Amino acid sequence: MCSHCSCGQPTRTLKLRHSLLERNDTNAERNRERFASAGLLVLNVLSGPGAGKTALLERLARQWDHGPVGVIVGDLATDNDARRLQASGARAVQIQTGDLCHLEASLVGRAFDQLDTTGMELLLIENVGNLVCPTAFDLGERQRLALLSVTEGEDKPLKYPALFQSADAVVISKVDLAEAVGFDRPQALANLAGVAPQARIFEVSARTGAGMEPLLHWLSHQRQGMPV
Ligand SMILES: Nc1nc2c(ncn2[C@@H]2O[C@H](COP(=O)(O)OP(=O)(O)OP(=O)(O)O)[C@@H](O)[C@H]2O)c(=O)[nH]1
Ligand SMILES: [Mg+2]
Repeated sequence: MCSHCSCGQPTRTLKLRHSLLERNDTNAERNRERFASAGLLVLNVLSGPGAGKTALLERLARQWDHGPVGVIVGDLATDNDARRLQASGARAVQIQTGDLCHLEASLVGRAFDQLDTTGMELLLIENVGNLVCPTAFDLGERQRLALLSVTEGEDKPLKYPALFQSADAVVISKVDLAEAVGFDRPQALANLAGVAPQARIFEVSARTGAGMEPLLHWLSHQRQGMPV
């Protein structure tokens, strides 16, 4: 049995998880080297299901004016998101994870093989919609972007702190719906400040385009910090 705590897990399970994460870290480092040598700024985009990741990425693909945007998108099933993203001008590759609730670096590496990166400076990885599983898996990204939609409730950063703690930036999404759902903005900002003080906060509606400019500006700035 587990000797670290009283969880009752067999030691075998813990060792397996440890070696899975170790192998993932090795693959993530390999991805990071490949992304850097391709001159790409790469973001891992995380949120609960339906928080508006694809809608935000569609809008980013349309408004980004530094060449084509690449997207690697993970879902358990369907290629719906890749098709939406391609329609918005992105070069999108879909990963279908089957029963896996997160993306792993090896899957991203294989999808990256299929991507034409000519002229590309920005690659966005849309993770599987899940507030828990994706957090522990480094994909080789440079930055993490977490979404908190106004329809999910202000308390999500308190309930799922690890995801928000790992984020470089948080997008509060669907702000056009804030009034309709009685979103308590000061409470949400206080919760984020308490749990994730490191994160830059953006307030965006992918539907109306409100708040896109500061996000685009931040992304452009991140891109300038890239090694050449
Ligand atoms: N009103 C409004 N609706 C939005 C906005 N962004 C997304 N939606 C809607 O929210 C729903 C989910 O959006 P998606 O972009 O598919 O969300 P997602 O996070 O990619 O979902 P998964 O990939 O399934 O986890 C869709 O019906 C979108 O039209 C927004 O800014 N405002
Ligand atoms: Mg999506």
